[in-house]
Amino acid sequence: MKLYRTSNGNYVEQDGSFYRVPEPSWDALITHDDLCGYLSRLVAGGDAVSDFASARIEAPIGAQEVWAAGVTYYRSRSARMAEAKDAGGGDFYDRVYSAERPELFFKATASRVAATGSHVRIRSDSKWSVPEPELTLVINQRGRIIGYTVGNDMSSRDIEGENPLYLPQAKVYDRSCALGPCILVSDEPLLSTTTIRLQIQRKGEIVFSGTTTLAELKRTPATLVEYLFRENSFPAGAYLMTGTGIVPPDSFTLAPGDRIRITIDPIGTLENEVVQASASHPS
Ligand code: DO4
Ligand code: MG
Repeated sequence: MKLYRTSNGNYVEQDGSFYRVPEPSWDALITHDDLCGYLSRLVAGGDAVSDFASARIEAPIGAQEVWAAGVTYYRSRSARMAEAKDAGGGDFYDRVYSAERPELFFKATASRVAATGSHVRIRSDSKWSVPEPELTLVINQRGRIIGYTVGNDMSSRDIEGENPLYLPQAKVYDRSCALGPCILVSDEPLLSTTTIRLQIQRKGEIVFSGTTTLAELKRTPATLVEYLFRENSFPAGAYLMTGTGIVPPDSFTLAPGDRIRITIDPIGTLENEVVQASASHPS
């Protein structure tokens, strides 16, 4: 089942049919005692509606914080070691890749998150920006994974590469995060064969594409969640991006107008256009 947050309220989709969710509060849904059971009963007893098509899809987030895990794929470790080498920071990435404790960092609040179909931003003080396509865990207030969404952890590689202590500036700024298009609500873990696909189009041409699978993810989602919830509470639940396994070649940087498409099959496609703006932040 897929849960959508839209300009007309919340909808659940099952097998291509859409049903209205009477609960208007996104946070009440994420913190529901049994979201999967609640939505299944709704689908079983409800009438499908036809007005979903006229609604604007919004980012599937309310009061939840977005956190991210880093260096959870070998490809990310190697790319970051190279970018931070001159600053003497390369060794840190190898060490965190092999350490027991994962790298976890704060990524965004809802106001910084872009919905599918809207814009993500690259910083005006960065010359080397990339998208990071990441499976994103939806976790309730008790630390249980209740679903999955597609995430884009937009990153400024030159800022992070200059000094790893600049990580928050490389990672956290307006519209540096995209989530959506929906939440796949499920109590089951995703298969390790689940594929993450990234495609970047410029002026109608594909300028980069790449894929990875969850089999390449070094740590389990459950371990990442366990560390996130250690000594930290999330009364409205939380989202946890699980890291990128796809990094474009070092010669590649995003440009305004690029279209980023990230697909994770059981969930859907998150699509955003890139803007670079300093004074105003268009949506
Ligand atoms: O260590 C910096 C961030 C890593 C990251 O965002 C990733 O591996 O996806
Ligand atoms: Mg990342």
